[in-house]
Amino acid sequence: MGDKESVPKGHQYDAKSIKVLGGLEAVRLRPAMYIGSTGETGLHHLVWEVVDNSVDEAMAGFADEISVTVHADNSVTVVDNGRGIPVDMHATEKRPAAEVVLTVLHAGGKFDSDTYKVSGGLHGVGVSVVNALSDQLEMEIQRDGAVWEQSYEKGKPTTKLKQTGKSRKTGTKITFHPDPAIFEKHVFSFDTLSQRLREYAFLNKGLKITLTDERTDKTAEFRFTGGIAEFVKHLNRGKTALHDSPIYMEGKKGNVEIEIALQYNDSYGENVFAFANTINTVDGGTHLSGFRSALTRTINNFASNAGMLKEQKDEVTITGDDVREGLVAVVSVRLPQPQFEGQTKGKLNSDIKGDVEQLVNEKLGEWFDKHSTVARRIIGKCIDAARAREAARKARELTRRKSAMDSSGLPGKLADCQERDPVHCELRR
Ligand code: 0RA
Repeated sequence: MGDKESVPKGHQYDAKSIKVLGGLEAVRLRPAMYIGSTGETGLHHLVWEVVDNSVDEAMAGFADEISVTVHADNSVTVVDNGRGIPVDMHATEKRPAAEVVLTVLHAGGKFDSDTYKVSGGLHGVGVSVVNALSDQLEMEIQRDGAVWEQSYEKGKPTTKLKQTGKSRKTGTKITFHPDPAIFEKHVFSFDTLSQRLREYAFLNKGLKITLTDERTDKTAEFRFTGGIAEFVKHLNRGKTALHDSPIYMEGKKGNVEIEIALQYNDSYGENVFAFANTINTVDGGTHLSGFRSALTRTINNFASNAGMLKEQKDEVTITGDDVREGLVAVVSVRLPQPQFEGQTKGKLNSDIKGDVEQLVNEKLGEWFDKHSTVARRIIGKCIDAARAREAARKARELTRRKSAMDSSGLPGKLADCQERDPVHCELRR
């Protein structure tokens, strides 16, 4: 950041310059402020920004297909079969709504507050930012019985929005070429794209996402009818699972949709992913804490009711760490206007811990009761972990006690009690 600084030294910020900087010019001057960097991550960010809007259409129930194509010149086309960006005149801007969406910062949003959106979330800067940072962008919309097209360069329209044909379909197609004057890296990575698009497909069950790479003729197609249950299977590939199919729970609490899948394997590691509106919350948050506490609680309840804790010589308590061993899980929530916090906005802090906790307590409890053989197997592993933890603690304590002893075989502090003369035997404070 700062390398694109272009406000001249000594320039006074006044109302006029602030207004100018409020437009897309600001994005070209300080791209990193909008897309994080002008390197490889920032380059790919452009694709996520467009795809996020298409995923929003899918989440709202209007689209079920998205295709992404990387062309030979490293331009990218994203097509969806959603409603299409509105083409009618914008009431105050006196330009077609689509043009406003493509040229005004933060105008891309569908501002109804009770739908779930990816865009406006973590990336959340809008397609206008992609437009600003592309030396060429073509938009094609099918809507209201027609095909509409408009072209842009560096965020500015080079044509008017024109009707170019008729169509009974709906959808949006955006082709953009990242401006080489802005980006240090210009080559899209098939693997980066396919990884993320696969994740989107897992998180939106039934949504078909295709990736075509015209540079190499490589293609990938993702569509998972099992949603995050298939995600968990994918994460467990190559591992030995403790039970055949993932445990899957879903439900709604108020306006929060909650979907959780988990499957234990025989390892000691943990692999848990949490998402809010398909945004990967790398630092967790309220949804994950709710899941963790309900999981620990449900496991302890079942273990206690089944008399599994008393079977041991010493009664054990299963802690949160014990239930993590071998756990693979995906927690996905959808909520209107999610709140993210932290340096990288990777943590959800909307007040939904109780909702997730409630759902898991109910559903997982039921599941365990219905599948008690699997429940016992999972909980057996947790008890093993608890016993190993206890044993390790005892061993640690013993070593500590031993090293606290001096050569006399007594703890250092008490060594003077070997003295026969009682005057020299006092313990001093
Ligand atoms: C604004 C409003 C509506 C949809 C969209 C934008 C929209 C944007 C993109 C970007 C890529 N694909 C998209 N699909 C839709 C709502 C439209 C309505 O209310 O009919």
